[in-house]
Amino acid sequence: MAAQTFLLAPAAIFAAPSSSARPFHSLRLVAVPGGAAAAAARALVLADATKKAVAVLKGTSQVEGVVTLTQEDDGPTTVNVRVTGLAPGLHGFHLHEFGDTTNGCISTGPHFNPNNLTHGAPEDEIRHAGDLGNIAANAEGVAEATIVDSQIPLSGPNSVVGRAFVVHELEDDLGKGGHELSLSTGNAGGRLACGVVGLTPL
Ligand SMILES: [Cu+2]
Ligand SMILES: [Zn+2]
Repeated sequence: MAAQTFLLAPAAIFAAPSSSARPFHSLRLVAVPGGAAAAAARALVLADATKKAVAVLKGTSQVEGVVTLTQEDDGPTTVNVRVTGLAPGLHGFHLHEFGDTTNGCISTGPHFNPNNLTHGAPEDEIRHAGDLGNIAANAEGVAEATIVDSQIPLSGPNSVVGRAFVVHELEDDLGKGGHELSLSTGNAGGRLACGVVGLTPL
């Protein structure tokens, strides 16, 4: 739960300028363990760090893969993907909300969507944070990709650590397919494999 402490720090910093006008914000500041200044100092230390995470994708079929994530400071996250056992062609690739695989990939829930937007392409302004588009499998069924994205940080309020990657049966239509599922899932079909994002040594 250390991450929860860090989450409080930026909010406290941003709340500070208005705290004189709004006394309730002052109360929140003193409630930060160790004081706001200490929390801010720790947040700065964290912001300097390189963070690295990994997800191992498994499912009920032969599809499997490994996803590594690296983030420098507060920059974008670089995602390296290698998935094997796929049908050749495009496959939707997303970060889903929950790192829960008790009922297979279904229990990872919907696309990670902290801003409550509709489904889209990674380059769209209106998208789920978890919308990473498609990965392309070659004739051997191997998909390799490097994705750089600013909406899937490894720390802070929208951290994706503890959430899950899912690779889908079908192509993600990026919200533009006109299907009833286009604006929620990209109509990407079944979930072939999934894996929970966990921190890993640098
Ligand atoms: Cu998905
Ligand atoms: Zn989505």
